[in-house]
Amino acid sequence: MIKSSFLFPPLIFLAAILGCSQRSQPIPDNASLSDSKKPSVSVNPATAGAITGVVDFKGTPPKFPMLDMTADPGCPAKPQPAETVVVNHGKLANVLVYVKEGLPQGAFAPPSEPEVLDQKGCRYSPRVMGIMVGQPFKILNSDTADHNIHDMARNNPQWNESQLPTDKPIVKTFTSPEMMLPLQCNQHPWMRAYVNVMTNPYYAVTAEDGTFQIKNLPPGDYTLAAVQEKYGEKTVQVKVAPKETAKTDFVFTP
Ligand SMILES: [Cu+2]
Repeated sequence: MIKSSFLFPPLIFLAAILGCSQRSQPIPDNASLSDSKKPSVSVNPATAGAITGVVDFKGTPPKFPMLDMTADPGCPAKPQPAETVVVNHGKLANVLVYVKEGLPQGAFAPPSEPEVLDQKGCRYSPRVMGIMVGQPFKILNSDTADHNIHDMARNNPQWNESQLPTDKPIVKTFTSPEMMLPLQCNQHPWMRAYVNVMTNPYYAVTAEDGTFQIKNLPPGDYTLAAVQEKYGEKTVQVKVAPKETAKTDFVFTP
């Protein structure tokens, strides 16, 4: 059932014994996760469980040059820290954690509420986000600077639109699943965000303190994955019992 277990059965077996099955892989392309044409999945709230945890960063975080935004008077005058790796007290923020394998077959309806991306201080906020296929994606410009949003998609239509401070929000939707879809601003080359387009609601982005929570999961055995823009993906096996919250942490290293 789990593809990789055929590739590395001794490793998986050993990892299961040790209770530590984290493996590093490049950032995946989740086009194969598409199951939107199947019947919709209904989750029984009486038995649903959850997964919570923390993403730790062990070691010295890498240093990046400060971002000089002074070329545009609409951007901060002081140098700003890069956001490629955000570590606070040994916890890693901006990691997308998602259920990669084990969900019931079928389609999950996207929320009608939009996911919102703001441009603030000449950065994208949030840096990393998840959204479902078909869910509205609303882009704001809270700055006095002119921005331009360029969607560098591989599996979705690409677009490239400017947005002045006085412009209305831009609203888009994504048509296909796609992991770590980069957005960039052609005006400000340091601006970068990653959108993860999912076919189910079982994902979360780690907060400043590295924590994540995925709720309303049917009981089952899952492959849980954590994706970070520099370090790629790690996976772990998690069992969710009825009405229980499974605790699972990830560890990233430099
Ligand atoms: Cu910009």
